[in-house]
Amino acid sequence: MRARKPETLAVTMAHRKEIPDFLTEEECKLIVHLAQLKGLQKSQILPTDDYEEAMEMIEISQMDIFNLLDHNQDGQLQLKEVLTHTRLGNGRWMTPENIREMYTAVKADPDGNGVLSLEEFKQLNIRDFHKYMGSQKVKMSDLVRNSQHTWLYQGEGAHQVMRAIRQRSREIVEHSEPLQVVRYDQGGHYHAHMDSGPVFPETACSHTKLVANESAPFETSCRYVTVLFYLNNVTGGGETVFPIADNRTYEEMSLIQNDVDLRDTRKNCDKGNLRVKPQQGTAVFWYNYLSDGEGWVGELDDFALHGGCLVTQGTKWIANNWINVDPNRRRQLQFQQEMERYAGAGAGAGAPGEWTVDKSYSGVHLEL
Ligand SMILES: [Ca+2]
Ligand SMILES: [Ca+2]
Repeated sequence: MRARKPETLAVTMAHRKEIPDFLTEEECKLIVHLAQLKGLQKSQILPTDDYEEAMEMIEISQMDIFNLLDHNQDGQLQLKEVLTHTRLGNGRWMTPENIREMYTAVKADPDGNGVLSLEEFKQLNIRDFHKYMGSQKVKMSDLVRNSQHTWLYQGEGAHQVMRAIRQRSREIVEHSEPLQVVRYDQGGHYHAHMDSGPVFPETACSHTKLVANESAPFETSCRYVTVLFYLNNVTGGGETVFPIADNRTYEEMSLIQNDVDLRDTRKNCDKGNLRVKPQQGTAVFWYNYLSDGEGWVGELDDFALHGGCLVTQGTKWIANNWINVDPNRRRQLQFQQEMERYAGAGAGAGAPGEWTVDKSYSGVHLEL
């Protein structure tokens, strides 16, 4: 359990903001129109039949899996320990009921006490488990994410409105990902997740990977800030939920209590700490990382966990701008210099500025 320092609490609460009328109705409509012209694709596809094969390729012993899952190290696998590892579901969102059905199907829990002892786990043929998962009929609504999206370029040559939106939060967004436009139809959702992956020494950020010439085995999107725009008013549901916003402490396992999984945005949005109702033109922004106390990006802020609640009626359109910053300062600066060199080569651009988190903070507050 990680206790939250008082100043950090204050920072996080102050650093999540809602700005009404950030976009005009016309701008919202135009973004939706451009996204439709470009065409949207499913944000997540149904699991493929390769699942069994792929899982068999993974060389990890049954004992290692058990230890990995046994979060509280009591030699038993509680339901929530199994649920926390969503990857087990192969893209499918696993509910407590799903896990129980699976236990029954593969006879994983012969004594029927709801937890798997090491002995029970050892008896289990992991292959049966994969076979069972592979045989499950999966619908879009069973996935972690049920939406469609596209990416809209915002740089030189883009529609003037697209460039203007980027200008409104200038420099910081300059070299970040394009605008992601997402459509949730009725029945759509996105279970609670982090926009940015945890950064370990062996992880590289997607945006700096090339420039820094890193050959790291893992890659993640390093999204320091998320700016989410609501492009329409949703008839029913579709709120953005922050299940544990402003809790005093964070405990991964407390997200699942008595069969209530707070990350489940189809079932439990009403139990989340903070829900933001879509309002056309409103921008919401938050930080996905804490400060390292030295003016740079520190650890991932677990409290930034958020999701898109079930759309019960109508369609929901949103857009995301992410501000990419590498928690590794050297790599970020290298990336910035390279980008400025590119820009400079093109148009004799302005002086390369010192690029620090402090500057981006002040930029965000001024511009948004
Ligand atoms: Ca345990
Ligand atoms: Ca048992």
